[in-house]
Amino acid sequence: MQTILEKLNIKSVNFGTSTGLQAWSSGEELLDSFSPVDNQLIAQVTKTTFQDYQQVVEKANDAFKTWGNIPAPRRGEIVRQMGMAFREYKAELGKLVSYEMGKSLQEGLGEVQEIIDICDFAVGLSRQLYGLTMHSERPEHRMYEQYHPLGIVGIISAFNFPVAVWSWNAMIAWVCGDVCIWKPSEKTPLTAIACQHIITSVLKENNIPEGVSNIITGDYQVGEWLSSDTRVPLISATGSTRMGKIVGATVAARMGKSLLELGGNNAIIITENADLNIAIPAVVFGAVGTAGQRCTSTRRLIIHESIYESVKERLIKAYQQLRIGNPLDENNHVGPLIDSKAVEAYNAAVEAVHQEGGKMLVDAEVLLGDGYESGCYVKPCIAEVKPDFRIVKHETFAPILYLMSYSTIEEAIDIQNDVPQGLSSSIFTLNMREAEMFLSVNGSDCGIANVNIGTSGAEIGGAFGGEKETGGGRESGSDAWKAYMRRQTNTINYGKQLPLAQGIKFNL
Ligand code: UN1
Repeated sequence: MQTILEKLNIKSVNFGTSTGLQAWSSGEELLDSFSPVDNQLIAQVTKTTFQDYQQVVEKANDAFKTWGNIPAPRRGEIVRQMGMAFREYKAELGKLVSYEMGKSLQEGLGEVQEIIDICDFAVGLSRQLYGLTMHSERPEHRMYEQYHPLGIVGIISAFNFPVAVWSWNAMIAWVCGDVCIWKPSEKTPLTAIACQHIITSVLKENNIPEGVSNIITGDYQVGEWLSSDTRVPLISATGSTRMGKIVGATVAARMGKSLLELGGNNAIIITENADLNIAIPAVVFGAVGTAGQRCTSTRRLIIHESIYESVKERLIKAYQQLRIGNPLDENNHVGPLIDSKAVEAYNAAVEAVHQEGGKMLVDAEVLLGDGYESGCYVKPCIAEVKPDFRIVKHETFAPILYLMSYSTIEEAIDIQNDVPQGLSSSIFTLNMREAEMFLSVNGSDCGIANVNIGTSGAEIGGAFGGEKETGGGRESGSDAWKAYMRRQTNTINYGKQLPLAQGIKFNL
């Protein structure tokens, strides 16, 4: 781990003035970052005090005066350089993500790749922040819409994607002309600091004020300062539905804008017309990838009754092949959960399955002993349940897969939709009618609906987010950029008369 810290000139991970970054961390209180891989204390980060926070906002506001006035394509050029810098650090940063968060090295690298991809997207976007023009109903009038930056964008991100989800927000916000204040998860502050170093060096090289990119660290209290601050027009928050409800209400109370990307409870429907050779690996990756800690993880499997037994057998066999262990070792498929609280939640969910009358098909187990000293490694498990079990409607951030069967496609879609969350969903079928029905107005009610691919692993080019308790926000690609700007409708009269709209006459 030393290499990336040295390479990024992070002399001390006690993130105060000694790092050469902004001197905003005057506090004494430290935030500990333990790796779930081996329980090592890998960083102690100074918590942001309220006074520090005020300074950060002032600094960001000042930076906005410069940044918001730089032409968007020029901002895009700076984001392009950021993308180049992340290419340079991909190997180290990917490893650090894997070590601090516990996801597999491949997934850690994949996360950095998402940063690079969104940089590329944002560069193109910087020349395409289009507004519409419309024909005025009045003669000698011109009418159009234009987009202006909002100002400060607050980004609250979660531990499970410690860097990628921040970048979906930050890179888009930056080309739009906003400045960002990022509150990373208190469980993964070190990767965030590494990103901040990379960004700061690019800003410096371009003589751009550092206040364009800011980090504040701490627990929910820090998030609350941000959410209730009228100087922060947009809060983009990723995390649990519980957190999102608090953030959403706080931001709404001050008439701010929020963009929420919260819990999922994602299902895959496997119909009798599915190609099981692609369905089975998709299910396994979706359910055990990132140890079931993606908001897009596959949690529910809705299987046609005619193939239920064979799918079950194949899955049990596949789960026997899984190697659980140090995620930095590329031979392993599954790393640890983030911390002991997550292990408790895994145990509690399995207990609830038993209490509601479900049956474990692949047993749950907390792994201990050699290589598992952190106590955060758990076995991915499979439970046979009924769709109406309470636990099945709840998102547990762990590798627990719920199996249930159905007889008609309408019933399968009802089961898929009958949960409070609405992020991602998939159907495996080679039957065109089934696929189109799943994508129709009567089909999946989720923000993401896939055919013959799993629920996770979305590309950055599409708008990412979901409905219902998932919060309704859309981040990343497509026209998600519009959330980071304010729209202004302009009407210009270049004539000598003052005709009124709607045919109204007002004679003086
Ligand atoms: C998340 O878990 O918050 O689609 C984001 C995926 C990733 C992003 C997940 N690209 O699985």
